[in-house]
Amino acid sequence: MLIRNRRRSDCHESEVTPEALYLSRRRFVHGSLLAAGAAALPSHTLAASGSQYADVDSVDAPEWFNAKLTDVRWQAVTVKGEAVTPYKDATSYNNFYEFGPNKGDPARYAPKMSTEPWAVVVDGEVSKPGRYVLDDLFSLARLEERIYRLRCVEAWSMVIPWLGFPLADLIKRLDPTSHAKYISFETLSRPEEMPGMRAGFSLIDWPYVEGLRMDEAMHPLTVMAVGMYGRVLPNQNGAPLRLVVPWKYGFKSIKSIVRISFLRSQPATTWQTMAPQEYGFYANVNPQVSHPRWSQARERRLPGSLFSPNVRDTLLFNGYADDVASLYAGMDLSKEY
Ligand SMILES: Nc1nc2c(c(=O)[nH]1)N[C@H]1C(S)=C(S)[C@@H](COP(=O)(O)O)O[C@H]1N2
Ligand SMILES: [Mo]
Repeated sequence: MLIRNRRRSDCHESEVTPEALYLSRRRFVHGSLLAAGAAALPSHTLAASGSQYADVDSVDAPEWFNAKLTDVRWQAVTVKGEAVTPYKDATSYNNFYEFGPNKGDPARYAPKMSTEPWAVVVDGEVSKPGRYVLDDLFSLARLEERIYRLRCVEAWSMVIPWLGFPLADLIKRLDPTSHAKYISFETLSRPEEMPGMRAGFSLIDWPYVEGLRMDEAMHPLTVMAVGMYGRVLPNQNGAPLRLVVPWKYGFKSIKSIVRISFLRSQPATTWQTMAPQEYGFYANVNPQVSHPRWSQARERRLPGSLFSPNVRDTLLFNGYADDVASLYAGMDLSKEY
């Protein structure tokens, strides 16, 4: 979707990507068993190990993260009856255009991004603006595991076990003024570590910006993730902190955040600005509202394979309608897409 040609919109379910070929049936079976196994484990086992997921790379996590890992609310929210996507797939098939346009680019180049130290600037309509280091920002938060569907606008999806905390908790601490109606987020902009930013082909006006209406930001399903699969976030997935809004297309879930702004009016966001006929500010997952170039009615749940593409119906609000539909009461979702 980065460049307007067929190759970039490799989301059409009729097209078979090399990645889909590469993912074997064995992995898929493995993934299903894994999810069932995790659910059967007593929670103290999960808390003790922090890595109930198979084949997860071990890493040196920062001190503040390890401290929080001892007291996680595992499976605070889960997806019933759907397998967790294997770690390998969730960390090798990514969109993070700062590192390049291909699905393998983030895994290849993002490890070079330096994430320590990391600070987040908070500004705008807020009573506690400032420059916060990460452990400050999270000092009061207890980590929760949120197992969510992730539906990309390109019609593929995964199920990812995030570790994070409700964005609402952070917003309350920062104490926005009564004028704050929207919130925006900005990604790190460091071309020397991000080859996608240096390439001339991109239509994106960096830095990557995303935003939410304040009630969406305060919704209990909206989280700031700092980990996944029982470990710290891999760089390609948006380390050290990224937004996760499970009822919206994946592009809203902005990675590697360095700025949070509280605003009076709706921010200009990256995809909406680039192609307003194709990508809206709301970007709620909706099988009835087609992308101008393809249907959003179905999706490929990864991993799939040539002979088993694993296509399923896309659900309104990505399956979270009971929780979030009321946020959009009275809105025409085909106009405010
Ligand atoms: N900064 C930034 N955030 C981003 C993107 C990006 O290119 N840059 N891609 C988005 C898109 S299109 C998707 S589908 C998700 C993918 O998240 P994942 O790689 O962790 O699965 O990240 C979103 N966040
Ligand atoms: Mo996406």
